[in-house]
This record gives sequence, structure tokens and C-alpha cells, in this order.
Amino acid sequence: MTITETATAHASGNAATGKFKTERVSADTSPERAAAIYRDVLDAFKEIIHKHEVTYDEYRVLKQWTIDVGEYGEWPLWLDVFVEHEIEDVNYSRNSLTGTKGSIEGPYYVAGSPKLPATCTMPMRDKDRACTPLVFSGQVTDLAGNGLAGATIELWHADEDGYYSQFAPGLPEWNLRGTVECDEQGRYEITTIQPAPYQIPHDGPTGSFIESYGGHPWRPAHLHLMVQAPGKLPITTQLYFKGGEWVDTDVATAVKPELVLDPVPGDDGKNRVSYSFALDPAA
Ligand code: MBD
Ligand code: FE
Repeated sequence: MTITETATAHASGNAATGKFKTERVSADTSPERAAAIYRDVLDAFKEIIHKHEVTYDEYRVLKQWTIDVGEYGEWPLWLDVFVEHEIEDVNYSRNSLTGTKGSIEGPYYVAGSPKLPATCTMPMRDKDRACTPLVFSGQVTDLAGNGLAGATIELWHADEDGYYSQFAPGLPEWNLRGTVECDEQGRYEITTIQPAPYQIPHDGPTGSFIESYGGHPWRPAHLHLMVQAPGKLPITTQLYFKGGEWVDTDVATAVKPELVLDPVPGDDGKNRVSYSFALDPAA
């Protein structure tokens, strides 16, 4: 790998922050609910500070670290790695939901990826084509297993070096990103490449945070997906690979047993796996 191909924490962090800022987010939280949440955040701080009798020097180190996370643009990274799994759990672990499980979105989703037909190959470079192909097929269904017309699957994942297009320099804009339009029965057959384990940017303040609690910066190899169909609750999820490194110790705590694939290597050098998505009705 040459120097110019290296994506630093600073560069990918700022890319994630820049992309997020274009979204102009809002929430219809009532002032009373917001006040209750803010008070509990302050109480949680108070409890930790008293429990550990946090010193002034430690307090100043915390100030410097929060400044660094902002300057490195790593708040989307830090929050999605250490906080988002709890948000996902609270919002999608209701007993009333029995469809395919969701998982965290992470910092690297981009809306509006190129549309692809139900049988398709993901946008990729010759360099990606040299990796092990993964043929991923299945069906988007309702809870009774009936295929759904009008289903789409947005798929995005890293290349074999762990880089996501639009968040690292030198990659084609939509590399390994696409919106698959499933057929009338919700079926799809997507050819992509077998992703590699992913090391989150660790040369910045998120990296020093991980080091200081004795953790590692790895996520298992994963595919990101957003699956939708008319009248159904859309899901954001991830799929992992059986026996893969870091599946049991994901830094982002986002692996669920139902989301682990076990592809079969074919005589033609392609890995094949079938996985279907059952969608709950829209609320
Ligand atoms: C990733 O690719 C990712 O999926 C998450 C959750 C955090 C950082 C990088
Ligand atoms: Fe990811």
C-alpha cells in the first residue's frame, strides 16, 4: 500500500462528519422529555465522578479528549461504535417484532446508491474483482413467507483493505454500494466480494480510547443492508460470516446470532449463500 492510498483517522473521520452534517437532522421530542433526558445525562456524569473521585487533571484530560474527537471528526465513529447498539436495541427489540433482526447503521451509509436489477453484480473495480466473489441470494418476504413485490435492498460494504467508498480517497463514488430492485416475488441474486474484517480508524482519539480500556479496534467482516418493501417496517441490518475473526468480540457489539452467514465455496471459486429477509408490518 502506498502513502497516498492510506486513509487516516483524521480523513475518514472528517468525511463521516461532513456527510452527516448534510443530513440536517431533527426530532419531534417534547421539551419535557428532552429536559428529563438531559437531567439524567447530568446525573449519570455526577454518579461516575463521585464513584471514582475524578481529579482535576483527569477532568482536563477528558476536556482535551472531547476536543480531539471533534477535531478528528470522530464523533460519528465513536457514537456509532459505542452507543448506537443500545439505541438499536431499545427501538427494535420489542417482542411484537418477529421479522429479521436489525443491527446498527454505522457511520458509512449513503442514501441514493445506483439502482441495480434483481440479478446483479455490485459496482466494483478490477482490483475488487480479484477477490473471492460472494453470490448472495434470497427473498424479501412478509412474516408468513410470502414474497413481496416492490422490495429493495440497499447494500454497502468495505473493500478488502477495509475502505468504504466516499469515506476514503481514490475510490469510485459508488464502489461496493447499490440499491437492488428485487423481482415481483422479492427475489434477488447479488454478486459482490467476500468482505474482510474491518479495523476502525485507530490512529486518532477513538483509537487511544480503545487502547486505554484494553480493547481492540476490530469489527468482524460484514455486509450492511437496508431492506424495504411497501407497507412493511424497513430494517437496517448487517450480516457476518460464521467462524470469522472478531465475530465474538466485535468492537461495536453489533453481532447477533441470527445474522451470521455460512457461505459454501463452489467449484468455480465463488462463495454462495442464501439468506432471506422477513419484514414486520409497518407500524
Ligand atoms: C464500520 O464499518 C461500522 O460498520 C461501524 C458500526 C463503525 C465503524 C465502521
Ligand atoms: Fe461497516
